[in-house]
Amino acid sequence: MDDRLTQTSKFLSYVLRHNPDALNLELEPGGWADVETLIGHARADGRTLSRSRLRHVLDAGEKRRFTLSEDATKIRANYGHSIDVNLDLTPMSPDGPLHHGTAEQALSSIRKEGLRPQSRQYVHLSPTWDEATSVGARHGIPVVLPIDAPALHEAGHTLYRSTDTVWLTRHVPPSFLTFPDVESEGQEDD
Ligand code: HQG
Repeated sequence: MDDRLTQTSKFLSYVLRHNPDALNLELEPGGWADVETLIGHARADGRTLSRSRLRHVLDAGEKRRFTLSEDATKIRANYGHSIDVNLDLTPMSPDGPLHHGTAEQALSSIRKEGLRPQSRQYVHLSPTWDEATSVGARHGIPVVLPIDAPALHEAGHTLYRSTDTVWLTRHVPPSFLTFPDVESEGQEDD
């Protein structure tokens, strides 16, 4: 994605996940914003936004961060919300392990209480080790925690697949996580 599209994508994430008030937007149930209103309010705020720029952001992103409604009148963020929205996702049963990418400094707390959503509505999980590594690297030295997702589901935890690369759940207790050996944490190779 070129820099301008990345900027637009980050701004849209901010507005649709965290702060619709920044553009004086009212989100509809499901977290949907009216596209024309969004564009109008963004322009009034001095930002360059158009239908074609939105389409480019949706097409260019390697992660499916947003969805346009079928009639293209509404847009929403697919995941990452801190505001209280009901995404009305269908619970899914995972058929294999999932992964959570975190950073070393969070490990001791995660060992005690498991994964918590922190400032977001859900804990975010990745299907692959590589994706989880990228997620964790945003916070520091990345650590990947594999999750026994079928067992988590069996134990009554609801999981949702938001996109091909992002699964959501409310809490992952430590017993479903595989942690690195304590001895290897934060150690440099000799
Ligand atoms: C950690 C991006 C201490 C957790 C990404 C993470 C993702 C704990 C941090 C999406 C903890 C929260 C979400 C506990 C969890 N004690 N720390 N008990 N439980 N944590 O950013 O998953 O590019 O809110 O490990 O790619 O990093 O924006 O969540 O390090 O898909 O589209 O608390 O955002 O997507 O950090 O990222 P975040 P996340 P986009």
